[in-house]
Amino acid sequence: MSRIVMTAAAQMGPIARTEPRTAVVERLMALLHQAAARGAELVVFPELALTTFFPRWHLEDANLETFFETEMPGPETRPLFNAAKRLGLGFCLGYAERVAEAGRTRHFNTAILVGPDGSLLGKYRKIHLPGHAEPEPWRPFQHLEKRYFEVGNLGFNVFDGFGGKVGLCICNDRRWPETYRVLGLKGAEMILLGYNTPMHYPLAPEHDHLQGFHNHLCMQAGAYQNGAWVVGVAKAGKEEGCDLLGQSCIIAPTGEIVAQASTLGDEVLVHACNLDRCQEIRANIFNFTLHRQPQHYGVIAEASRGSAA
Ligand code: ING
Repeated sequence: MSRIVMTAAAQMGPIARTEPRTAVVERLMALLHQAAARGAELVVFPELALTTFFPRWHLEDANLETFFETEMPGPETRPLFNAAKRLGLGFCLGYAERVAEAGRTRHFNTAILVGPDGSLLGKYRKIHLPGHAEPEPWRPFQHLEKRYFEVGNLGFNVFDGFGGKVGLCICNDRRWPETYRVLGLKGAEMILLGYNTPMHYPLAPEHDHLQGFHNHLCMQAGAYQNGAWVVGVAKAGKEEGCDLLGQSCIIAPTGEIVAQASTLGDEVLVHACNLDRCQEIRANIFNFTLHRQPQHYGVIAEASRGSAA
């Protein structure tokens, strides 16, 4: 009996800066219902799915804090959890987390994995934070993730759920091969991630036309090289004047894209992900036990030596 996970990628269109969380939660619940109607049991939402992508602005203190969640679920997000439980759906949700830990207030770009019974199966805090820490006025928009979030302190982990092993990462993490390999070595059969990716990359505008190619390239490679399903879900469209990439997709362990969004709005893709297919890769071409030679890989885990970057 194959281990099939009916998986939905729930892409979101733009979220306006002034859009109340209650309105956003209504959209998320509509996507949940669409996914349930199509037989899904797991729904993956984007990174920072409750608010507009606020790192595009230089915000100070009180203004900034309004974009963070201090409870999950809290009063405004509990309806989403209740709807999912009622529908028997598990989900992955990205949000900005403010938490008191080790005697201080900390801020993370976070994703959680919730089971169909509403239980918290896992949490991940984004490790690869792109952008910059100080405002850079020359940019058409800021990318202040390094200012607003700490580097995640939970590591890359795999969680038992949906009949298999599920790994989480977020956005820029998907560009780094280490993300997939660590999760692959920990046995991930599915890797779930959300992203907010501007089409314009101010440091290399000559690559703007390649955003879609790079998006799929890194996720397809990650899937194939680790024999895992990869579900990448966009916050897409023109959000507060900034064009965000869509192209949400579900990728098989072979690296093939088996489902892809065709709009820049709220859109649900569903695919029957057969977790047993991971073995086609993991038992053969990327049989880590047989073929890896970690005695030659040490430099990968060392701190970066002096380089241009
Ligand atoms: N966004 C972008 C991402 O990694 C980026 C940052 C955009 C990097 C374009 C390179 C090119 O998809 C987030 N939120 O990480």
